[in-house]
Amino acid sequence: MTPGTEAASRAELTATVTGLMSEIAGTGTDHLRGGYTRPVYSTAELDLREWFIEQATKRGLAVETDRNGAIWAWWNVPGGDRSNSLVTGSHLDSVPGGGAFDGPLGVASALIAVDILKARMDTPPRPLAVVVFPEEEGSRFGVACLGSRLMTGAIDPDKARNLRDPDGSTFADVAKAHGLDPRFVGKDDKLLGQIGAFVELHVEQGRGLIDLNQPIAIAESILGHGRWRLSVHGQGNHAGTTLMADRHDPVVAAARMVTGIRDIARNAANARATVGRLQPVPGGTNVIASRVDFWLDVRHPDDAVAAALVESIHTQARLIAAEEGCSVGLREESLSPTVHFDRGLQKELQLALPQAPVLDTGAGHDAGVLAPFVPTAMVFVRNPSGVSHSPEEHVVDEDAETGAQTLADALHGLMA
Ligand code: HGY
Ligand code: MN
Ligand code: MN
Repeated sequence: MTPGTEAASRAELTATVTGLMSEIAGTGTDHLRGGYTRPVYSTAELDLREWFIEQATKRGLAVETDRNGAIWAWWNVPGGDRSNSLVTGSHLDSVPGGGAFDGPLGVASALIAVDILKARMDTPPRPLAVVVFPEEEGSRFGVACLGSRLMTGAIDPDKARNLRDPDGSTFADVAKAHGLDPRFVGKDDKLLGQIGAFVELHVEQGRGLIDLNQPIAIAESILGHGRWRLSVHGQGNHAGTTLMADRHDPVVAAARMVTGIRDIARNAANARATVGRLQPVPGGTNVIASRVDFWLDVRHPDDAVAAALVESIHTQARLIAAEEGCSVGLREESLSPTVHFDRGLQKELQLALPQAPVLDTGAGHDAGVLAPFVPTAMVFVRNPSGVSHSPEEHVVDEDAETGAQTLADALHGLMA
């Protein structure tokens, strides 16, 4: 890197996580739902990508986009060998009406951690990269962590290319429109082989740190989680001319299924089951729907129990459909097994962060997708609201800066 930009990056040390987060606070605000709606390759997420590239370039990092659309900002070692790299980062896409911190906090903290480390050393003893993975939320194409799944081979490239967003656009077409060659999406052995360790900082999506009165935690595991699409078919008809006795209303059947899902999950320890998205077709006020699609999110620490829960839900749904004169189909869209993070890496983080409690999480992350392939760890930052995937998600400024400092110290410890 030329001396000027090194000096510039030192001058940038005044940058803060809070400052970086405030730079993107107006991007992708959703005035209808509240919060942020930043689906992958939307104008909002593309603006955030540009922001990240600008911030990384300003820090003298070498920015590259991989075949699957992830952006990598490299602090190279002299000579540019990238084996055994340290990688940190997160995602910039959001759920509909999401909070400000889920994803961007990890990216902003990684940039500030680079500032801190650059103030301590001219060149890193091992390569360091900040990565932004696309479609972590799976909000557009339905599969969580699509970018990291493609890189690790955890999803078939053909299946990925043919995923469709709610408007019917395929991932292949959308990716192509934004500079990727869809023929080449898929496992990236070279890039994966360069990663010596991956450490992701993320806002805590729960109350653990509030109750423990601590600002930072180290992650132990991610709950297994999956997504299934249920389609309930009935008889579309007129709301006024169809007698109640003559109806086969898929909305009524779906409503019974949703409360049945809640009851099944309530009766299974540690289970979570959610229906947050339900679409009647055609969706007219004076129209009995002909079909209802709804999406099921089931999570449990034991993958076999999760599978059994989905089976019970499907059996119950078939019974309800029959009683309502409807039919129902269920299709798996995304599945992530329970993940335990690398014990060795966790121990090294605990040496750097002796005060930090070790917590499980019910939220999925790209770190969970990488965990079977590279030593992976996560660091959580306290969220005083304890709420996430909602505008109420929050991190106080002091904890945000502590998070970046902690990440820098952890990465520095891993450079030795
Ligand atoms: O859904 C999740 O657990 C994550 O926020 N993508
Ligand atoms: Mn999320
Ligand atoms: Mn996230």
